[in-house]
Amino acid sequence: MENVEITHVLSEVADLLEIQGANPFRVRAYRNAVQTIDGLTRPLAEMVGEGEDLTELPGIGKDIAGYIAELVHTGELRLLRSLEKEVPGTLADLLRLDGVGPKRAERLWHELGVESLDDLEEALDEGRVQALRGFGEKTAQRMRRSIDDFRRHAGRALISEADELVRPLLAHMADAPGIEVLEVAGSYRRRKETVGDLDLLAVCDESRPVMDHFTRYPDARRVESAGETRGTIVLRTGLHVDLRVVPRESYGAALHYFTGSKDHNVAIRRRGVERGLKINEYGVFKARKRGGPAKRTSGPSDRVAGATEAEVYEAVGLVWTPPELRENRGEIEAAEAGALPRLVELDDVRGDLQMHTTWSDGTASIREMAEACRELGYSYMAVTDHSKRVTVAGGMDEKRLEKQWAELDKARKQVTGIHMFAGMEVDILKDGSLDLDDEHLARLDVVLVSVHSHMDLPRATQTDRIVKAVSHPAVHILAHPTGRLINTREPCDLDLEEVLKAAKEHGVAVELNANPQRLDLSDLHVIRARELGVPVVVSTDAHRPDHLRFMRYGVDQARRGWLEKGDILNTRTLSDVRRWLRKA
Ligand code: DGT
Ligand code: CA
Ligand code: CA
Ligand code: ZN
Repeated sequence: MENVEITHVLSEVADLLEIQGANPFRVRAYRNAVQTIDGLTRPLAEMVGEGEDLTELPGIGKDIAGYIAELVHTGELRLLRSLEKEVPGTLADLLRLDGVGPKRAERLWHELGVESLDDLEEALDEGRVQALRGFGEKTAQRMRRSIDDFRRHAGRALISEADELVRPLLAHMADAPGIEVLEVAGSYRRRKETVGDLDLLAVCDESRPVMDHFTRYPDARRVESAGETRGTIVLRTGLHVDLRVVPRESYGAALHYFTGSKDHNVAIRRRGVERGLKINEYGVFKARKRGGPAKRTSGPSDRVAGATEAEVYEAVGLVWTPPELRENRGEIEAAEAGALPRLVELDDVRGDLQMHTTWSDGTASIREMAEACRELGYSYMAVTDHSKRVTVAGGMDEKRLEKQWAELDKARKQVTGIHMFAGMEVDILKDGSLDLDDEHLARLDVVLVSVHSHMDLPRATQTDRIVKAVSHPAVHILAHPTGRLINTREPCDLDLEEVLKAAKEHGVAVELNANPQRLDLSDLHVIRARELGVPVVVSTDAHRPDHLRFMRYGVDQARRGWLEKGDILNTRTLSDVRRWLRKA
């Protein structure tokens, strides 16, 4: 059982308890445990297996440690089973909706008999929700939109969740008898922000034992199918995993085929046809003349390529193309012209320009964050806590900001070898003005601006608001520009094109927020930023030291957005970044 699966169960317990109106401290205990587990770098199953005392972890008491052990040993939690007898488990889905908290969910359940999203939709259609005291038409509309979003995203896992599930799966498959090569293809290999399922590819002489081993994966909830060369299992989180076993000579063709995307494959196959070649998951073959025998796999004499991906590309006159680009967004034309970008790599990153500390809603001190950044080999970092208007995050006013500067000076003496920029994530107010006075704005090294409220303004108003903020002379970076939370909150309705142009005009960079729940900008937005020549900053927005590792997801997304090292501000040296920050 993986950590994500354990947090999945504990969150559900918290949700159901909350709907039941349980003691808030009890509910918070589960949520705190989930937070702690999210930050762990080791599997709990291993810690339990080695008899470690989980109560030594922050936020994990005796009870929850016991539940974790139960989950690890039995794959189930009796507590959840009994809770589900009292509160329908499907009610927890309601809490995912914008505008529905536990109190409202409880009322919808008791007053309208709503137990699931379907029920809620029906109640909305019949106008029964709108009629409830304290709900109203506006809330109802928000709920309906939110249900649509939920449905659209349901079943797609974040790439970070997929990573966590892939690791132990690969470790398991490495022990399969006779396995020679193992690779994850599909959207996972293209590093898409979410994946619908996982596509494993294996090379071996004898497929049966490998397939058997696959279906015996201990974390599989069930086996959907298990043929000779193709099988599917379902993990506990509901994610499906496909396995295909292919012969060595087909490996490259199969890897190419199953990496996708489908649009990319179709375009490559078309190029093949133009060259008299037939391309499929078994290889690249000379096309048979019309009237010849129609066979699914051609004989070995027809084979032109297929053992490696590079061969497949060569056969159609192209060079190997990085998986992140394979979306048929111009990569084939670029490959043909020898103009593929040299994509940025994680090692190119020299610093992180958005993070939070205990001065607002972070959990670590400036010093701890600095030490963690230094450990990553960065030469600079920016401390960017929230401004006062973001009260839920403990935002700072001018006075506290000055106090923070004093602390920053102390930290600079304690942690050497890394430059600490004094920054702030300044809230963009409803009218586009900034939540910090001009004097203090001017004294900061790095000014990030971002939206945390009034996310549902009409498009034109929202656009004007952000353009106004970006036009302020003190601003350096527009952070998480659209405000989306993947699978949870849609982006703000705004004209991003206009915002990007304003950023360009005012010499402001846009952030690619690397938090895997945000990845804001999206890949297409990043492509557009690059076309317009707007510098991109990849930042983690870390609220804890281990969040600094999110940089990897930001770089993945940057690669999907065609970015080279030179397009990204925080790949520059300290002195270059300093110069850029002072230009204004
Ligand atoms: P996902 O799972 O929704 O995140 O996206 P993918 O891209 O992983 O899609 P998936 O799992 O349905 O299939 C994996 C790859 O297999 C896909 O990227 C391309 C290839 N593939 C699947 N179906 C077709 C098809 O009908 N035609 C072609 N040319 N390729 C296909
Ligand atoms: Ca897939
Ligand atoms: Ca698939
Ligand atoms: Zn923020």
